[in-house]
Amino acid sequence: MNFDRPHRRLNLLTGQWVLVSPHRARRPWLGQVEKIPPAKLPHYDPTCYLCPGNQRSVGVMNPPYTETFVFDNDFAALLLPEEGGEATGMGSPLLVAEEEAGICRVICFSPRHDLSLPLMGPADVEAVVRTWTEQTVELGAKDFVNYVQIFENNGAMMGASNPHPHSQVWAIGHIPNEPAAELARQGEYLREHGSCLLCDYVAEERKLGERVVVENEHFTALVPFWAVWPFEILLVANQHCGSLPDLTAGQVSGLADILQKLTVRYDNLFETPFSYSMGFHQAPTDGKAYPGQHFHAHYYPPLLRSATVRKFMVGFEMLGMPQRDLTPETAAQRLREQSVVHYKLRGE
Ligand code: H2U
Ligand code: ZN
Repeated sequence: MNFDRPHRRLNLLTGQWVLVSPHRARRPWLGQVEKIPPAKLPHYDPTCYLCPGNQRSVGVMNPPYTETFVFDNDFAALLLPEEGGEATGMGSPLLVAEEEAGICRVICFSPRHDLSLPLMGPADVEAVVRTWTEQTVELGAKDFVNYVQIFENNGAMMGASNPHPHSQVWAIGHIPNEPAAELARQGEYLREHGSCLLCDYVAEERKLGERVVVENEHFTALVPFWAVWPFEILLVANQHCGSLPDLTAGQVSGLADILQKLTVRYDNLFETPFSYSMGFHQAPTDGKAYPGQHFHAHYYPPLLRSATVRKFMVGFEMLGMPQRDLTPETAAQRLREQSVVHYKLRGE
C-alpha cells in the first residue's frame, strides 16, 4: 500500500472512513485568515464573567473561589425533567422526537484568568481532573442522567465565549451520537475478538511508535491512524478502565501529566494558544455494564498550517466524507519534535 497516493482509512471507533490525500498538502492558500489571540492576558479581568468575585451576565455573583469552581450554566441547553410530564407522539412515524432532560454546568479550572492548562502546575491540573471526576459521580448518580459528557472548547476559533480557562459538563438522559457509535463498535469488537478494541489499538501504536506524540506509564497521546483534523489526538488509558471514577491515584496523576505535556506541544507548534474542542468518552451511567468501553479523550483542533490558517470541513467533507492532506504520521512527528518547555516560559 503506497501511503503517498490517495487512500482511505477506517476509523475503528465509529466505522467511518476518512480520505487521505498526502500529495495535496502543498496547495496554496488565499482564503480566510484567523485572528491571533492576545499574547498576554491579565491575572484578573474585572469584565470577565468567570473570574472570582465578578458578576455573571444573569446577575449572579461568583464566590471568591481559590481552586476550581463549578456552577450551573445560566443558559443551559438541557433542563431538569418536567414534573408529571407526559411523552406525547407527533402523530406521524415520519416525525420522530423524544424528550431530553439533563443538567449543564461550567467548570472553571482556576481563579486565574490567564492560566491555561499547559501553564498550570501539576497539582492544579490534578485538581481539575478530580473536579471532572466528582462531577461524573454526582451527576451520573441522578436517575434521569444516563451519560456524562465533559468537554472543553478552547479558543475563540472553536466557539469558546471567554478566554478564562474553563470546561463544561452536560449530563444527559440519552447517550449522545458520538459515544453511542463508539460504544457499539467497542462492544462488537469485544464480542468478535474477546479483547478490548482500545487496549489492542494502544498496544499496537505503542509498539509502532510513529503516531505516538507523548506517553507516560498510564496514558498515551497519539494521532490516530484515522485522524480527520490535521493535529487530532486520541488520548488513551494504557490499562483498561471505563470512566474517570475508575482511575487509580496513579492514573489521575498520569492523566494530569499527559494533559499538560500534550497541550504544551500544541501551543508550541505554531507558538500560539492552540484552539481545540476536546472531551472525554466514558461509560454511560445507566446502570448497564459496558465491558468494551475504554476510557479515552479526543482532541479536535482546526489549525492546519500556521496560527492563522485553519482547516474547513466543507464541500466534499459535508457531502461525501472527511478528507485530509497532511498524513497522521507527519502530524505526530511534528508534535513530537516540539519543545517540552512552553514558548511563553522560555528564558524564564
Ligand atoms: P464556552 O466558552 O465553551 O461556550 O462556555 C461558556 C459557557 O458559560 C456557555 O455555555 C455559560 C454559557 O452558556 N455562561 C454562563 O453560564 N453564565 C454567564 O454569565 C456567561 C456564560
Ligand atoms: Zn476571568
